[in-house]
Amino acid sequence: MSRQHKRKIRVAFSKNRKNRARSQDITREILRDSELLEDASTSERISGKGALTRHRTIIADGSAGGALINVDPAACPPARVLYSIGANRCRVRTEAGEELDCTVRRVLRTLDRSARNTVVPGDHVSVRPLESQTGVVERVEPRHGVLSRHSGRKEHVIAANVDQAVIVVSAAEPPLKPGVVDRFIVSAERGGIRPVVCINKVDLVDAAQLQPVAGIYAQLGYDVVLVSALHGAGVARLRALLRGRQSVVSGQSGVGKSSLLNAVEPLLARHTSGVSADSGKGRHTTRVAEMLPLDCGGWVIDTPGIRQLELWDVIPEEVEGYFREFRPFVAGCKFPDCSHLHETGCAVRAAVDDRLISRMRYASYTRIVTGDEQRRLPGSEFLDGAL
Ligand SMILES: Nc1nc2c(ncn2[C@@H]2O[C@H](COP(=O)(O)OP(=O)(O)OP(=O)(O)O)[C@@H](O)[C@H]2O)c(=O)[nH]1
Ligand SMILES: [Mg+2]
Ligand SMILES: [Zn+2]
Repeated sequence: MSRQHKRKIRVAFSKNRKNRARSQDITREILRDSELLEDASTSERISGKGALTRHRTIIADGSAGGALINVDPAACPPARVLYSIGANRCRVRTEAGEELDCTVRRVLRTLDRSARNTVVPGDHVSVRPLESQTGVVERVEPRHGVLSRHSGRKEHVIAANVDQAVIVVSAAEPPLKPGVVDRFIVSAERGGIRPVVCINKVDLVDAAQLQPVAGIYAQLGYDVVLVSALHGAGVARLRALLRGRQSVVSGQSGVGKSSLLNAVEPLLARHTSGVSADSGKGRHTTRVAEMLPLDCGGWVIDTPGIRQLELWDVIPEEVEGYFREFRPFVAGCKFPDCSHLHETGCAVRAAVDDRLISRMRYASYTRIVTGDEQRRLPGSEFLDGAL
């Protein structure tokens, strides 16, 4: 890592650092104290005397995600975050296979205020073990391969250090919405991970109905798997795609993400539950994103269903780059800064008219760029015969 990527950060001590008198939760108190001790023993500089001027300077890595503080690898062995608990605690698995409940060292939490969680499933961390299966996360490695979303003005990193995102939709119950797939594809492409499109519950529809939409993604070069967690169709292929890889499984509630993982590996015994008969929507059965080791090799992160994937930090000009089929046409637009929405001489729109670009995909593009979820463009509905 080159020197110029490092930056000095001044962080203020938060107020509750001084509140040490808590008696209800002894474990927590022990962890808190050990954290304070660790803080005092590092090279961080504490300046100022009064409560208002208490800051310290740390050197942080400037790369995305990750909070780098030098730690002694012998005292703080590497581990993988399985799931986070609230903003500041997590469960990790060490390389030796031991699972520990950890707190996250306070200084790491202050490094990236735009993040919702300091550690997320899939993070590579260094952990200082404490007694009785507990520990303190001392360092978070920079992330590569992230799936993230925008949540309340903050970045919610759903999963880190994964190679692929299995985007699960259901053929029915809830109905298939290609727009959801397209948003996930943008998020995955932006995060540097390979999208896999997985259409579950194929037992509920006539397979021929799914061919047009499956064909669109297959033609774009994405792996498309048609599966039934219930009947087992396609499960072997999904298992083969997961084997030996680091994957995150994501999609709306009730589409069958956890059921699919059970079908791939019954020992995972993920909790599942029916789709609400009233709303046709899932019941948000999975509450916490959790990384699970697979017997067939690799890891998979099961995630809670999300209603709408708001994209994090994607500017409109960037979106065309994530619609890979637009690329051959973009250079043909009359205006170099063409938004492909309304300009004359737009080669992308001409390609849509010529059926070289799917109308459904173009509709997704316009909705993402304009931020207009309600707008109903021709071709935005599934199975309307004009994809
Ligand atoms: N017919 C049919 N039903 C399925 C299939 N896969 C899952 N289901 C049902 O769909 C419902 C929701 O499944 P879950 O696995 O809990 O869905 P999920 O995506 O994990 O949902 P959240 O955890 O809420 O995000 C359950 O009642 C499953 O039995 C399938 O292939 N066919
Ligand atoms: Mg689930
Ligand atoms: Zn254009």
